Amino acid sequence: MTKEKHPSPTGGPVEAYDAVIIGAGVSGLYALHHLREMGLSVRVYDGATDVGGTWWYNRYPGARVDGPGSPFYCYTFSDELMQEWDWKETQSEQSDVLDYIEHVADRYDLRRDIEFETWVRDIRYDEDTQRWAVETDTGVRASARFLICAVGALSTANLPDIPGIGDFRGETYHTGRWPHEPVSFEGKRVAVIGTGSSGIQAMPEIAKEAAHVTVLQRTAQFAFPAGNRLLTPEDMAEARRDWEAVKAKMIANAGGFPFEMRASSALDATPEEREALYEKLWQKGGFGFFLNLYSDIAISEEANQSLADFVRAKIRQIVHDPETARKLLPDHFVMTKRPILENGYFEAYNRDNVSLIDLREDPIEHFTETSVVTRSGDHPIDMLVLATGYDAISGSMLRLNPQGRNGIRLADRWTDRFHNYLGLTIHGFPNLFMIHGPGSPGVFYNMPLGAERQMGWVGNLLRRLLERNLGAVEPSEESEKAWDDEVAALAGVTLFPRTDSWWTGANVPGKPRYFSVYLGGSIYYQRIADVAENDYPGFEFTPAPETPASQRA
Ligand code: N01
Repeated sequence: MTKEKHPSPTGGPVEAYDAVIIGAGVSGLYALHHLREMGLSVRVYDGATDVGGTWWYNRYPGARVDGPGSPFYCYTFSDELMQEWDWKETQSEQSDVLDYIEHVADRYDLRRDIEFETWVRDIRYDEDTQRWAVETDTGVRASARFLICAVGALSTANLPDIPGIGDFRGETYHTGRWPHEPVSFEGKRVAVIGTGSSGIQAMPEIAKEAAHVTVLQRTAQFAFPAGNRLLTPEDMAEARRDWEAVKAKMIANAGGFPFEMRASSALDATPEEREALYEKLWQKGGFGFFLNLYSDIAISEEANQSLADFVRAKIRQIVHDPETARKLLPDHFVMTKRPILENGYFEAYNRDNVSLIDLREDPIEHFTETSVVTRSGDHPIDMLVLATGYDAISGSMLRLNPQGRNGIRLADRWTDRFHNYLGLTIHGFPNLFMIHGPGSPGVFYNMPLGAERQMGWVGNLLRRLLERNLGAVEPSEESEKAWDDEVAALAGVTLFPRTDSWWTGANVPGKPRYFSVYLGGSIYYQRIADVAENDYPGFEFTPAPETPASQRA
């Protein structure tokens, strides 16, 4: 199928494709490859100047993989790709991950179908033609039968609304919008707001250069040693030796990584046994800490308490000043905010040039042109680093301003919950598919592998439409309700919904407050496979209009 140009009702040319993909990050690139292999004409739009999505934007000092890490944070669709790419470290630096993504784009000649520096600002469904109209800030107008939203679960910056913040005249950076030119901290007084993964990675690096760093902390965090190490040629050879078996393990694992998980309860172990296990995992570091933990840490309050106490004791040991250590002690259930891997974060508080303000005791009152003013007084600064996170999971979808059938706005449907079916589709928004959207395992799963698996499922559904000459597919409202109940039931047996986090939308004022991620990745992929095998219960199909879709704009 080919790209065509048609006049639009308003006169300007409309580029017509089988599919438009929004986003050229890890998910969008795979979506492009997959749909092209199916023989569809595809166009990708992305606001950045090149591929990479999150990995293109997040260039702050210290940015590196803080999940289970390399060499398994990767695509699996091509054996050659695995065989030829050498990862350097277990917790790859941002630039290494971006190199890999660029290599994939080169190897599969993906850029020829991507329009960069093109921000999609409106998507509208036309029921008569069964096509999506896409409008961008550069005046591009496109039309597509299928729309893939690969917009990133963590890409819409959460900017704090603090009185006077716009008056501050020093340099201001959000970690997720870091400049491409080098940023110098030399001799500067830097304030860092935010102690999530980004702030905890960036602060120790900034402190190495800055005159002074003031951390403004709203919630103390549990953080664990990253245990980063170089990957040896033997490590890579081992990973590649039986790649098929490794892939099978990734598919079987709840998080999409080829690791065994401990099945036993913390409560069946003695306090001494628990302490010994935590200490062993702490010394080793890395995301393996969470994978090798007892299976009920995020379920049982008592089990959770045992690990939380262990980490709090570690913080007291590492941080010399008892008052600073006290402020750094978290009081939520451990692991119910995204677990963080750190590289010298707590140690950095032993430096003379780092100080901590606990905003619960000493809140920010306002900014001036040259300082941040908290209740205790004025703190002159030259630079402000906002490590304040994202309007996660749902924010980037809403930013597209989607209008579905009968002009219904997604913003009007998503006021109380992010209504969806299978974490992929939305009632009233036919032929629109989300990758890593709400209701899917998304951020709880190996993102490249998750994108492959979700797109594989979407591709099969599109094939069904094309082969049976069906025009559109969308889920029923009832199936959305049942899916929401399933997501809530899985989360309900855990401690996750009981903590304020970006997982529960608590970090963004006014956002629906609930845990919208589907827990249990392997169960999820079995669930969506069952739906496909059983002829798509929960979906409504609409016949195609008379005109062949490729000729409609
Ligand atoms: O964002 P966050 P992040 N006033 O939301 C605070 C992934 N990631 O960018 O906890 C004061 O976690 C907020 O406080 P609180 C990873 O999945 C991956 O750090 O809401 N403070 C919190 O401390 C991660 O979880 C990698 O009370 C305010 C911080 O800002 C996710 O991205 C690297 C505030 C935000 O923490 C997000 O991490 C980095 C306000 N008004 C991130 N608003 C890699 O793998 C917010 N805060 C490389």
